[in-house]
Amino acid sequence: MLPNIHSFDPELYSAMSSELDRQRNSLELIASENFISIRVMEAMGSWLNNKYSEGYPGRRYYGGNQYIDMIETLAIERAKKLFNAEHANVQPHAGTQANMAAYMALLKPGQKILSIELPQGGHLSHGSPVNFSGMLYSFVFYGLDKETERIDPDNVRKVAEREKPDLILCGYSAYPRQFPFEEFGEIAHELDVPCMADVAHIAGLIAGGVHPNPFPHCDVVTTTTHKTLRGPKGAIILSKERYAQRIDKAVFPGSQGGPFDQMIAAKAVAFKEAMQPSFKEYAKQIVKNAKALAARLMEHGFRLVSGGTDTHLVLVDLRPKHITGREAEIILEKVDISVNRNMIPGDPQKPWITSGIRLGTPALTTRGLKENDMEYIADLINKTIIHRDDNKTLSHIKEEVHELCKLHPLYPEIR
Ligand code: DSN
Repeated sequence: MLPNIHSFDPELYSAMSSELDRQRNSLELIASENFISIRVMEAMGSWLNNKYSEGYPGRRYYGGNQYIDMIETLAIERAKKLFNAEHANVQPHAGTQANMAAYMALLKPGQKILSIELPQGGHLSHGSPVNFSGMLYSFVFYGLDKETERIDPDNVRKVAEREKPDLILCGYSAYPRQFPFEEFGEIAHELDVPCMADVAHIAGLIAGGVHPNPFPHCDVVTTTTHKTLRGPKGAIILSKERYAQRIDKAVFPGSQGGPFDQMIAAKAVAFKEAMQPSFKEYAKQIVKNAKALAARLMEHGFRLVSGGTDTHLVLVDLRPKHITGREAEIILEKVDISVNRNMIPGDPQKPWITSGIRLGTPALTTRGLKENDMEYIADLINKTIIHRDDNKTLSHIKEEVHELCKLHPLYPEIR
């Protein structure tokens, strides 16, 4: 209950309240979403919003920043410790802004970046022609190995030696396997160029010790803070000390104005949460859950890109089930299972349609679901797709979804 919004703005409150009900009563399998703690929410909705603090701790362009300095310093020190980084900038507003600042710090417009394309598991900000990255920099791409659907470092090395990029980027938003930081670091350093990683999807797995750390292999690392890391919407840039000044200048004044101090405080809370022993258990459970989901989906005849997962994420090729990604997303939403359609490598469909869906376990793991629940959810997904034209079966499945949600209440402290 938000009593003040409720009484002042019932129209807005009604939509906010319905969204909470939707989150409570659906199985959230969007790989990039999670449920923040009430502590993180408290910091986000606080009076820190009121302050302007362009600059960095101890070097601000406005007065009255003595407490904001303490808050930002806490966030910086925690981020450095969590990821074993020499430097942290906690001001980026979002992942794409973090990548923009990182490119600005490392390159001049027009210089060359080696990356992977969006349909192969990359991200818009990794060189898509409709994004600033593809407009301002010259991107060259390596692809996944066609057989294994995994990254082949020997092929990456070949492309790198041929193309001579000025920066090598290791980052993905739909790659279910371990990120090859060590191999990318070696290739970049052989060419004497920096290696950058975008770990937005797996930051919580790194913090929880179930995925290798990009340091010391990579020089600059960007991540959002709201996916597996379970913090507020936002991002950070971590780097080796020798890039620190360039990164800070590229964030402010290079690409952002005043930092969002309430969000920096919320990041600090989330980093402290991620340092607790319980977060290690959480990260382990995310991966166990994803593996259980993957195994049961394969038993049901779904084809998984790369044949499984090492992370929180499963990329499903729906072609053996004769349904597109868009159709599957819509039909699963009807039974309150939330997923997103996603291109698969070599997808014959357009991005609006796709042949795949991407599933992830971070949000449901936060709600306390375990491997047996994931197997049950895989059964429900299969049943939904098989019986997609049978409304009676679909409404029965929806009831089963609601039963499972009730067993794992979301935000019981919010009435
Ligand atoms: N929207 C995020 C994702 O779903 O992966 C990336 O920006």
